[in-house]
Amino acid sequence: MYLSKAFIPILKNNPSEAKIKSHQLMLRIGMIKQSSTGIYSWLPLGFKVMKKIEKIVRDEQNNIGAQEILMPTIQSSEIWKESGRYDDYGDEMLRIKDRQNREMLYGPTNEELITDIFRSSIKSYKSLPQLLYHIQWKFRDELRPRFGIMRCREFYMKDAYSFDINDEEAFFSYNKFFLSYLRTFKKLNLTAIPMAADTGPIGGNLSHEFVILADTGESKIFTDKRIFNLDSEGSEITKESLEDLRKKYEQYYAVTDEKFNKNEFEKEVLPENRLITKGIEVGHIFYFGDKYSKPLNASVDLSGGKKDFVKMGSYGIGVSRLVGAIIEAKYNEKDEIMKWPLVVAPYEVAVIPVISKNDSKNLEKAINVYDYLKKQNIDVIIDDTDENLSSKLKKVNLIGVPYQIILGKKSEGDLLEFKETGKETTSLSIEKIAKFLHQQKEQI
Ligand code: 5CA
Repeated sequence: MYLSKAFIPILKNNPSEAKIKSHQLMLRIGMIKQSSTGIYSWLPLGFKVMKKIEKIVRDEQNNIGAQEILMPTIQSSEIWKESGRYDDYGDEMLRIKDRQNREMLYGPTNEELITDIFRSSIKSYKSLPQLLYHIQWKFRDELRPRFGIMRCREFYMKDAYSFDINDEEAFFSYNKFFLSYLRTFKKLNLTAIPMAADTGPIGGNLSHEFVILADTGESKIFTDKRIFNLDSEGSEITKESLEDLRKKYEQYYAVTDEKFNKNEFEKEVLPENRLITKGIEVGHIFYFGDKYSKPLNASVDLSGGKKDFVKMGSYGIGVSRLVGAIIEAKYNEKDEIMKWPLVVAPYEVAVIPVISKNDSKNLEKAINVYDYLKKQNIDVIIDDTDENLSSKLKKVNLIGVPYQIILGKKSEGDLLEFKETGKETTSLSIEKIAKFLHQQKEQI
């Protein structure tokens, strides 16, 4: 992309209506634009980041054998009446009438619709388990939408649903998602901790919220610090290995405030290991057995001739919320610099020629570098404007492009001035730069 042609509407100053860093930055660099309260348009920069996050989320769903579908945003009220949630959901649900006066709604979640799809096609235990997911817009008429896309009304969510024959198999499915969430957040360069959580309007009695630490988070969390040293390395997709993984995490106290119990916390966690702080909920998984399959009559034939309701779980990731959450986690408050993790950066590298009035050599050289990197599948932006070097650097730092190639005095012959945000400048050939960037991406 040529910066002179790019639609990146940067604001001169931080917008006063934004209270937290991610909201300020997203508006400031033109990632999003509010269209009405809690509803946003995604502009090129924001959309690119969200799509990169979506791809990582999708890959990790596919890696545990989940199959992608796409359900509509608009649903009929009928199935919600069957489950009993049409009334329970209250004002958070946006209710609409069509021209035939039929009651419709903009889906806040999809347990009913997926159960309806399942019950109409799957009749035998032999077709189980089924893990299905989609990545689709949701609408919740939040009482207090705030912090930009962090708590908004229309948001992009990955929601998956599992169908199993009994509790044992259902826990296996639950644990597969538990693993895939740990892997997803790690790939996104985030440390997300699974915490015992309340189930709210989704229901059920087994549930984990995946929370990343951030002072601006809305969830208060109470943990044993040692949980931060764990990871999912070495886990395999077998019942035993995944059960061990979940137990490994569950041995440490980690809860959100709805589940907090002072006595338990003080009994289980030594004072030096206690951590009370705030976090952002980026994912939430639930096991609720037959809460939906029973009222919606989603059953399968068992081997002995009997029938039973399938056991279900649901598994959400806030794909659009993650864009803001990554900013909250990665923004360097001290130097006031954003540096996107390479895997989700709006651009991986910026090519910056120093352009003087009568000399276009640096620009020509920069275009060659740009063309080369594009051919190597590197996501690159070239600043071909005639602004001076310091304002060019300011701009890429504001946007958070993690690497820069500067074509000025310090780039001579084949050796180019190459810089990672916050680190020392080095001189490297274009081939070495491309190789280095590929290696950095593969490492994760
Ligand atoms: N059906 C279940 C799981 S698929 C469900 O809806 N879970 S949820 O309510 O916990 O939402 C899943 C994720 O969506 C949350 O963890 C959060 O990251 C994101 N999310 C929820 N509400 C909002 C909102 N108002 N704005 C932005 N993201 C949200």
